[in-house]
Formats: sequence, structure tokens, C-alpha cells
Amino acid sequence: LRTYEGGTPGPTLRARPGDVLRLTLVNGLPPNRDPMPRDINHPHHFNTTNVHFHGLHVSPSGIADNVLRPMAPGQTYEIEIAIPADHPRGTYWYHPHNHGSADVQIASGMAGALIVAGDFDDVPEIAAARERVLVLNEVLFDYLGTIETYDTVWPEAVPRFLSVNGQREPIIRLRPGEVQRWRIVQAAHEDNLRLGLDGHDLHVIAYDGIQHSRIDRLESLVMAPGQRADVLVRAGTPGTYLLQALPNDQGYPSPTGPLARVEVAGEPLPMSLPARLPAGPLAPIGDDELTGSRQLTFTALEPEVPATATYQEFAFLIDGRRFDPNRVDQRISLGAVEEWTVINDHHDEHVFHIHTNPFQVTKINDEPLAEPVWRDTVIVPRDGSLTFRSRFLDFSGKTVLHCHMMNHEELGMMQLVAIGDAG
Ligand SMILES: [Cu+2]
Repeated sequence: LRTYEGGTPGPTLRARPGDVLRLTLVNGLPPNRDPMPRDINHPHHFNTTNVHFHGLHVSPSGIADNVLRPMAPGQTYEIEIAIPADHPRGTYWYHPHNHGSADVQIASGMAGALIVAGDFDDVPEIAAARERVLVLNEVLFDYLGTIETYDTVWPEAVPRFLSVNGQREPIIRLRPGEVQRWRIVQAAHEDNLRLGLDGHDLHVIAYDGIQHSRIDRLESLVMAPGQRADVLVRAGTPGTYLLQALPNDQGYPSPTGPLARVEVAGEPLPMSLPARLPAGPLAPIGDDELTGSRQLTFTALEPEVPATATYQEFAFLIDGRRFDPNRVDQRISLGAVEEWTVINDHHDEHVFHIHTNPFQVTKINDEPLAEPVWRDTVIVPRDGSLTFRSRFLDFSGKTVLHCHMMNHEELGMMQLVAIGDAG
């Protein structure tokens, strides 16, 4: 399997607003054996990679967060990410994003957390809580322990299981009454997960690394691939509780099963949850700030019996077309503030993600949300729609938007975006 630093997940990177991250990527994977396919929207060149810094508001160009820059096997690349001094602090992540190989590499466990530190430092109950980083993945490989053809991924012919930090059902320990803060990264390559912890509520304090201004107390939390959630857990009475992926319908059943065993034991450690949270870092976008709007439509072409079909029988489209690296689909002025509606004309859920700028989700299925939420990755309901507002600030350049179910991305569900005077 392909990994960062020989294991999964990759090392957790920690930075502060104003830092410059300088990374050297040594692509130690062997040469690609397959020729460049005639159809670039079929998976290929599994040993070519690159790195995306998911959720960061940084330059998408040059040697920064540039996912259009392939990194060939046997070569070494410098990467430099300048994090703005006013960047929201929180839980982000990094993963490969080379079109053709990203899905297989993420499924192999190439993913790691990136924390822009200092979020909630001013909330004593959160600052006092022990922090854990939980990177979730759905692991699959063939009977040789490899993924060397896309037929291993699709159709779902090989066993797969859920993992937390590269382990199957690890033990997470808390003392009775203890509050812990879990930074959860949903790094599974293609499926949503509905998380639940037996006997405990999940208190969400941030979505996609952006501080929420209130605590969402949930019995279960649906996380799409690419999403993050910061969650407070207050341990109950001594015992062993399962953190698990519960049944969920994403158009077809999401994976289910145990993720971790939570052991509550030892001397009580009474801690309290915060009564309230401070205002989030990003101001809401009002009607008078908007400079334009646009609409995108996600669709899929699929065979009559999808469950047994091969991947070549599917195509995933945005506005009726598959990804073309030579065609700019969305041109956006630098400084624009826009309202976008993403329509999902398919009976399965899809997951909208755009690089460089987060967005404020305002409506689901045309119904206004009581409290709009800032995100960078969001489920577009099946046969439904999603509306958000975004400011395209600070960085011009070419980048992408796509479905974060990475199998769909590989099979075409991605668009090229040009912000400002780029291309
Ligand atoms: Cu999709």
C-alpha cells in the first residue's frame, strides 16, 4: 500500500496563522507501468502523486496548494504554503490530489491531519480538555495486500473495514466525567459515515476547521469524505462503549461497523462542557454583499444494475460534462462574493468541495437554514440541492471544485476553476 512516511495516517502537521509550511515531498513510489490512458477520467498512474492542503485559504498556484502539479515517481518536490496571519484556526488535513491516482492513494491511507493551532484557546473548558486526533479511513486491498488495479476498488469485490488512525478498533480511554476534544478527520475515500458513541452525545464545536458559534449536541453525526468535525465528549459512568458507524442511507447503505472502543475507567475527573462558544471567525454574507450567482448540476450515467457493473460503465458529470484539464469551467473575479446553487440530479448523494475559499451554507433543498454554517465540504442531498455563499478573496489562480467521493472525482466529477486573471 502507498503511505506517507511508511504508515497511516501521515504525521499530524501543526502550524499557526502566519506560518510558512515548507515541505519536501520525496516520491519514493516505483515507476508507473501503465501508459497514459486515452481517457483521463479513468484511474491511472497510481504512483504519481501531489498534495492538497484541504480547507486552507492559501494560494492554489506555483509550489503552494497546487493540485494541478503532478509529482512523478522517483522525483523530489518542494512545497511552500504561506498561511495568512488571519487564517481561521482549526482542524484541516492533507491528502493526494493527482487526477487518476488520488482515490487509490487515499484508500491506501495517504491522509494526515493539519492543525492550525489555537482555536478555542479562550474557552477554558475546551483548552483544558485532552485533545485527540482521529483520522477515519475505509481500508481496502486485494489478497496480496495491494491496490494495483482499479478493479480492486470498484466493483466492491474485496473486503473492506473501517479504521481509526490506521488501527482497527483502537481503545480510547477517558476517566468518568472527563471531557475530551476529538479532532475528527473523515478521510474515507468514497463513503459517508454516520458516527455515534453508545451512551454519549457528541457536542460539535467546529465543522471543517471553522469554529462554530454554538454547540450542536447530536446523538449521531453524518460525516462526508473530506469533512472534519471537532467534537467534545463527556465520559459517563465506567464501562466500555463503542464508537461506531451507524446505518446511514446515502442512496445506498453507507459502511457500518465499529470504529473504536471507548473505555471509561479510573478515578472520576469531573469536567464541564462550555455553556457557550464565542462568535465564529467568519462574518455571515448578507444579501447586499453579493456580486453574482451561479448554478451547477451534478449528474451520473450508470448501467442498469450498478452493483455488479465495472467502473468503466459509469460516468460522473458536472453540467453534463466530465473533467477536462484544458477547459476552464468557472471563471470567478478576485474579490467576487457569490451565491451558488448546486443541484444533484442523481438518486445518490454527492459531496461538493471547492479549494481555496470556504463557504457559508445557507439553504438545503431550497429551505433556509436557521443557522447558516461555514464549511469547505458538504453533502448535496440526492435529487436535491444546496445553496451557499462564498467570498473569493486574496488568491487568484487555477484550482478545482469536485465531488469528494473520490471515485466520482476520478470518473469525471470535477471542474477547473480560474479565480482572477488566471488562464
Ligand atoms: Cu459524488
